[in-house]
Amino acid sequence: MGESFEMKKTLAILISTLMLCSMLPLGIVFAGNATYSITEYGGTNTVTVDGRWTTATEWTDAPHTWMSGNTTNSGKFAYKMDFNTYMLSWCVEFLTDTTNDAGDYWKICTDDSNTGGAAPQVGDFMIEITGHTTIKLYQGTGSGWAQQASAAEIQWSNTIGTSMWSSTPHWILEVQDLKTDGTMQEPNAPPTGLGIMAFDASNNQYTSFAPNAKANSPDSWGLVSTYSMDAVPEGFTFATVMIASCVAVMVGFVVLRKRQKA
Ligand SMILES: [Ca+2]
Ligand SMILES: [Ca+2]
Ligand SMILES: [Ca+2]
Repeated sequence: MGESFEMKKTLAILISTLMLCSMLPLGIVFAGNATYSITEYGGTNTVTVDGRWTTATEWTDAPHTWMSGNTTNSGKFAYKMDFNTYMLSWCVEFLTDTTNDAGDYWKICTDDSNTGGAAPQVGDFMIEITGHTTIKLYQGTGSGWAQQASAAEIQWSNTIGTSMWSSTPHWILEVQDLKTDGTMQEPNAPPTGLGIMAFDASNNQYTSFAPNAKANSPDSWGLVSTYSMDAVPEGFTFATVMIASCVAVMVGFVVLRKRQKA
């Protein structure tokens, strides 16, 4: 009788854990965004900023992370840093946007030290590209964004094409902050905030990291929680991290149960 009750309790907790794990990628965002965190890797593969995978391995030395908005997993990005020059590189793909609209935009936002806030702070920067043609660089003011005089240190290109992530043509963006004039005063060492957004004006579709993040609210962005000097593990994606975390929780739980019984 007691054993049966214990078994039911065990099962109930296990099911709850599984449900919690399955909910995580759907967009529950906490302040500080630890739910959506990535590791910063020092990329060694050369990036050619031409809005496409120039080589099959151009972005395989960085973690690949899903983006979601009003459609789940509609975008994906890779981010890496050159630990010698502090150059930052991003590849962002909007997997469901195939149309060239003046109202389309890309946004990449950084928050020094992940201080967060309901409005952009002075240590925050935003790269904004609208209509696939125009780049502007902004710095936070404490209440909003102030456009910087120059975005010259940001190299970028976007094209519609296929990639290693999708064989259906879609928008692909590559961005590099070359650090040539120091306008964009990033990075600090992690933890830092990272927000990435993309909008498709044709279909009113939005995708971002963290899911449903807003450029004007650093609290809603994702997190670069730490850095690693190692090579990125093969096949390393956000989904892999989530599954690994859930498995770890369940294994830990089962071991605990066994110990309690012993
Ligand atoms: Ca490229
Ligand atoms: Ca579009
Ligand atoms: Ca900040």
